Amino acid sequence: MTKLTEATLPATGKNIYHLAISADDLADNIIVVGDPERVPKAAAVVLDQTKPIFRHDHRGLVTMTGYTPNGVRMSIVTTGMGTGSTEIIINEILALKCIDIETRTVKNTPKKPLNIIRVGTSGAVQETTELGTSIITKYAIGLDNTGMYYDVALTNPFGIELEKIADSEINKAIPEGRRFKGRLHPYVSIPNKCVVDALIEASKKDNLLYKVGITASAAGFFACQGRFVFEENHPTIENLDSVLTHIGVDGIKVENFEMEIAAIAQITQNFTWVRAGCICMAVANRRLNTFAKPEKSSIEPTMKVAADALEILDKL
Ligand code: R1P
Ligand code: URA
Repeated sequence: MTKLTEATLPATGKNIYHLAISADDLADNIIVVGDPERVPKAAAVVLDQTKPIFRHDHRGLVTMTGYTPNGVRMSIVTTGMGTGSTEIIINEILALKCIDIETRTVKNTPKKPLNIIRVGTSGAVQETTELGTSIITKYAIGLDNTGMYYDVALTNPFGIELEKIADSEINKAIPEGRRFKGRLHPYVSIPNKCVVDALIEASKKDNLLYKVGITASAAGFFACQGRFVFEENHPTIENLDSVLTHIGVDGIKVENFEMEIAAIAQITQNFTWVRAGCICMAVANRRLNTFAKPEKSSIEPTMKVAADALEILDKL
């Protein structure tokens, strides 16, 4: 059994450092969302309001845990925006499940699988994608570099091919003479297949408008997603969103931009008892230059599908 130090895994008593919750506060079925304000909204959709609901807020990270109307214990947790913050939250969730936080001792492999589904918003990169479409991630391309600090082997042949294509296309798109020519290297990570299948099954059952595709996780929202706002800050790749449009493998193409799933899949992939995946609704269409008005962009149906998928996974 490994004993971890206080500096490696900070905690206060039973509470992990950033989320500031204990293992008892967290279910084995978890929806993660970027926006803390989305946590109570999701809880109102997926949790049984007649049963007690736990809530804790710390550093803008909200955790709520309760039961679905079908009696499945479920948590909703904030990741914040981007892979940097997400890396902290996913590691703390994993630690709460397999480490005794008080003694910092690694416990035996959990008997019950941990199911994690990210539900977020995203920008569609294919012209034909209607705003409001939910995109289920089959492969993720990490344009951040957080995932590159996790030395996880890529063995899936489609994943290997996709990583090569993405690397070559992205570097081709950087004009000669630019400072970072040849220095941006995307990585590919693969969400759990059971989660992809459960999300498809739940989307069909709930009549959700959905697509299955490749998701690009950007390091930021503006230049990192090909948004050119200031002359002073010329993007390294001016047309990054349209470059990605043509990248595909396994009969699917890059469908959307968001900022978290590549790292989530990369960090969780090697855990045999963890199943993680992602469904993100398109609030923007980058080809058509449209952005959804708030009344058109309710994420509630996507949230419901994620909860239904978690219930499917809970029974596997
Ligand atoms: C950017 O607006 C944020 O929205 C998307 C991106 O991944 C990023 O976090 O996801 P959320 O709606 O989950 O925050
Ligand atoms: N979230 C993103 O990361 N990009 C978009 O275009 C919309 C939401």
